[in-house]
Amino acid sequence: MTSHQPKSNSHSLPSLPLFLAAKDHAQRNPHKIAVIDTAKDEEYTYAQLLSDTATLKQTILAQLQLPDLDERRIAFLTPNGYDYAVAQWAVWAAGGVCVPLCTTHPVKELLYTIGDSDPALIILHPAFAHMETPLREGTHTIPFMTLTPFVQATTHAIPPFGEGYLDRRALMIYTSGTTSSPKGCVTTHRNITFQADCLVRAWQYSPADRLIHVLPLHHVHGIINGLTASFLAGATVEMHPKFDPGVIWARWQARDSSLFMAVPTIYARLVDYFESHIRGTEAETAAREGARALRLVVSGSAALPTPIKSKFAEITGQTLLERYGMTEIGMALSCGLEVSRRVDGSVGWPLPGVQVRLTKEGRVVEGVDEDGQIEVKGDNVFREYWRRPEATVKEFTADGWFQTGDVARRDGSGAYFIQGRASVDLIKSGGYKISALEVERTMLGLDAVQEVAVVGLDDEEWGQRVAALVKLRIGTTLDLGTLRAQLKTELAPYKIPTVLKVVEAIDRNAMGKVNKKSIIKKYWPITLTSITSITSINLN
Ligand code: MLC
Ligand code: AMP
Repeated sequence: MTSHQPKSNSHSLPSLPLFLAAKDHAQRNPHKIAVIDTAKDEEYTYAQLLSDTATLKQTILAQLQLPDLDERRIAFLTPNGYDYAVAQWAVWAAGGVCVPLCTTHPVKELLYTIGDSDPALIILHPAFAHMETPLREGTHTIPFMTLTPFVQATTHAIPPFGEGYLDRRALMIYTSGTTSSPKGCVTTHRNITFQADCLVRAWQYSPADRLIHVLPLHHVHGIINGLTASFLAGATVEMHPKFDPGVIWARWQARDSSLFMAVPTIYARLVDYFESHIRGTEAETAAREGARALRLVVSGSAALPTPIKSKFAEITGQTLLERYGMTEIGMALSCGLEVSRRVDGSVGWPLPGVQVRLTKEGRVVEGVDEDGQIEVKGDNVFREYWRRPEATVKEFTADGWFQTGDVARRDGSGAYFIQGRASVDLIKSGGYKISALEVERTMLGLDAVQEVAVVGLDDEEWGQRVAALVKLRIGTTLDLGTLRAQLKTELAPYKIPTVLKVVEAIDRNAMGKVNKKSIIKKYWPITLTSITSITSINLN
C-alpha cells in the first residue's frame, strides 16, 4: 500500500479530474442535471452528486474506521441508477478501488468475484437485500453495509477539495480470458480518465447532451463510455434499470435526448420491435423522426452485422458509429463523427492519444489488407490483472504493447477492419465475453456430463450463441431445459448454453485435443439466424 498518499477522513473530495470537472459543471450551472434516475423518477444535479459522494465517503470510512481506503477494494451491488453513481464516486473519494458486482450474477459467481477481489467492505443496495444472507454465508469476515438510497434534494454545498491521486488503482472489472476463471482487470484513475477523455474529444460529448443509458454497469462500455465520459463532459445521463426496446422508442419520440450507445444485440432488438410494434401504426413517423433527431448513436462490444446496420439506417436515417474496445484498454479505435467517416464493416482509426499496431509472427504489419493481431499502447491500457503478475506479463510484448488477441487488417486510409479473435475459446454473446473453458469446467461438475466442448455459433441476434456438445455418462439423459435449469445457480444467464447437442463421442486429435472449428462445421454447418432454427436444432 502507498503510505505517502494523502490521508483524509474529512468531507473533502480528492482533486481527481472527474471530480474537478463535476465541480466546474456545478459551478457554471447549479441546476445542471447529472443523473435522471428513471426507476425513482428523480433528477440529481452535479452539485448533489458531489455532495452525496462526500457524505457516503464519510460513512464508508467511519464504518471501517479508516482515514483513507488506501486502495482497498470495495464491492458493491446496486441497480443501474443514481445510487450506483454515488457508490462508485464515494469509493473513489475515499481512496478505494471499485468492484462493481453484476446484478444478474447468481450467488456463486458473486462469491467468486468477492473472493478474488478481497474487498474490505461489501455495499448492498436494499434492492438486493435478499442476497445478503447467502453472500454473508460465503464471505464470513467481510463487513457489509446497506446503502441508504439517496433522494432528490434542492440545495447542496459543493464539498472542499484536497489532494489528488491519479496513479492509484481505481476500478476492477472482471473479464473472461482464455483461462477458465475471470480475472480482475485493474485500471488507475489515470487510465479511466484518459479512456473517458479520448471519447469526449472524439465524439464531442458536451453539457448539451443527454445520454439514454441502458447498459450493465460492471463493464467498460456502460461505465466508461456511458457514465464517466458523460460526467467528465457535463452531460446528463438518463439511467434506465435495464434495456427495454419499447421504452427506448418511446423516449426517442420525446426528442429530448441526443446520445445512445449499445451493443449490436440491442440494435437487433430495436429493429425487431419497430417491425413488430411500430411500422404501419400511428406512431411510425414520430418514432422514425425521434430516432433521426439523435446527435450520435454508437455500436460496439461486438461486430455489428451489416443487415442490422442497414435496417437501423433505413428506419432512422442514422448511420451507426462503430468503435472497438476491450476491458483492458477502454476504447482504441473509432469511426468518425462525420458520417462520411463511418466506413461499412470498419471500426475506424485510433482514438486521440491511443497507439495501435498490427503484428504477425513477431513483425509489425506495415502493408494494407494484411491480417495481424491488434496491439495497443497508451495511458488507456490497464495496469494489471489483480494478483496475477504472470498473466499480466504474458499479455504484453517485450516493448510494452498490450496484445488484444483480436485479428484485424487495415485499408489504405488506415481504417481497421476486425477479422475475428485468435482464440476459439472466447465467445461474444449479447456483447458479453464468455470463456468456453469456464462453461466447460462448470458443466463437468454436473452429474450427467462426462465430456463437453463449448463453442460459439454465429447468430444474427446475439452475435454468437453458446452451444454445448456433450457426451453423457452411461445411464443418464440431459435435455436443454434441464441443463439450463441446473446451470442457473452456477453461471450468469448469458453464459448458459442455449444450444445442446448430445453425441456418442467427442472427436479428438492424437493429442486428445478437440478441434472446435471442425466441431462447429460438423454439427452446426448452417448459420443460426433465429430462435426457431435454434429450437429445431435442439430437438434433433
Ligand atoms: C441472456 N439470455 C441469453 C443471453 N443473455 N440467451 C442467449 N444468449 C445470451 N447472450 C437469456 C437469459 O438467459 C434469459 O432467458 C433471457 O435471455 C432474458 O435475460 P436477460 O438477462 O434479461 O437478457 P436481456 O435483457 O434480454 O439481455 C440482452 C442484452 C444484454 C443485450 C440487453 O445481454 C446486455 O445488456 N448486453 C450488454 C453487455 C455489455 O455491456 N457488454 C459490454 C462489455 S465491455 P430465460 O430463459 O431465463 O428467460 C466490452 C468492451 C467494448 O465489450 O468494446 O465495449
Ligand atoms: P471485453 O473483453 O468484454 O471487453 O470484450 C472485448 C472484445 O470485444 C474485443 O477483444 C473484441 O473481440 C470485441 N469487440 C469490441 N468491439 C468490437 C467491434 N466493434 N467489433 C468486433 N469486435 C468487437
